[in-house]
Amino acid sequence: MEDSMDTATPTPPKKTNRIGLELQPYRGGKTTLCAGCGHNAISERIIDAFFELGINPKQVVKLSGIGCSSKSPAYFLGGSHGFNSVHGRMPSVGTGAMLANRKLIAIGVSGDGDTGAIGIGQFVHLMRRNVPIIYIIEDNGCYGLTKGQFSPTADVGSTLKNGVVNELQPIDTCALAIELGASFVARSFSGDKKQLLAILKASLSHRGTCMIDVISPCVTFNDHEGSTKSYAYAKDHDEPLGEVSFVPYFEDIAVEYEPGTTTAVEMHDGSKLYLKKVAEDYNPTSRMNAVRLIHETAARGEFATGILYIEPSKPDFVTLLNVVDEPLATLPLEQVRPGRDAFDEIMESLK
Ligand SMILES: Cc1ncc(C[n+]2csc(CCOP(=O)(O)OP(=O)(O)O)c2C)c(N)n1
Ligand code: SF4
Ligand SMILES: [Mg+2]
Repeated sequence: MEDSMDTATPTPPKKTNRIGLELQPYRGGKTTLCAGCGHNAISERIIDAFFELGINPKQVVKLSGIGCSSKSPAYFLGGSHGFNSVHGRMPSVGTGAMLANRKLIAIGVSGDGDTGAIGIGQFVHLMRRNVPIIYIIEDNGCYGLTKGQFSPTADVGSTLKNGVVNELQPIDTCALAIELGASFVARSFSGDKKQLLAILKASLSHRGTCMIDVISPCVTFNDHEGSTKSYAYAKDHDEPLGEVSFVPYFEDIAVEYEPGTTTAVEMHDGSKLYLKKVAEDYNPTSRMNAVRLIHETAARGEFATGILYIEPSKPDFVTLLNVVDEPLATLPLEQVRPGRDAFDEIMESLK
């Protein structure tokens, strides 16, 4: 009888990242979203980005509102902190979390309905404050969870499955975020793995609000002919702004590029971002350029993808408020209570 011990192929060692973790802690629960939903592809890229950059999941807080998209933090970074908030209210919860513990890395997942409809008021203030959060909109142009009604990002002329046509002007969340003061604004497509991964990695090196709108088709309610958020439409009308390459600070790679055709951006932590230009005069550090590009492509029925706008040195909200380095959440009581003498002094000064 053959000895099975001798013939068995040894299992290859599992791949670990630079902090010695395997992929497993970066995964979450099994998805309950529809098979083929764009949101699942985005969760996969988030897992890859955090794993490949070697970020400790315990240092991360995941945030969301309500919707199919807002369910997705359950499907990545299982060991991270998490708060699934109320519909459209993720920005205020995220702002509070970052003020209480500035050492956290915050990643929020919202939907086009969660952001553009009920949550628009909170979104606006998150952008203008430049709160250090990666804010992802999984944009399918509809309310997937409540069976596919038009959302505020649905394009004029786009149809529902039953033929109803949208007549209302859409909100372009990227143009809005740039106008309001977000310091990192990007658009991508859930079907473009390479670009989305590079954008996510770059966002993890940025300090300030990273608003990433990802066209993410809803295969159940908004993937038909006539919809401008279907896979087929997105594939045919995606206009990438050239290649996005990201070199993290711990990788000493020299990237060769032709000056004048590539914008090189130095990130806070020393990582490097290279944005290869397609349009000669496109400058991702110019607001005017970015907003013009968004409007020009939209007028042609296209959507530009890539890092549309970046302002690496703009101070984020927590820094602007001069919050102490030690997380407020863990400051000892004697440091957060002013004490009798301090109160007496304040009262005295008010006399
Ligand atoms: C206060 C409140 N109003 C309405 C709803 C119903 N509701 C749940 S999800 C949703 C919209 C979700 O759309 P979106 O944010 O685009 O997420 P998707 O499901 O498309 O990913 C709505 C209107 C709710 N849950 N709470
Ligand atoms: S209904 Fe649409 S958005 Fe929701 S999980 Fe299914 S495909 Fe995704
Ligand atoms: Mg939606």
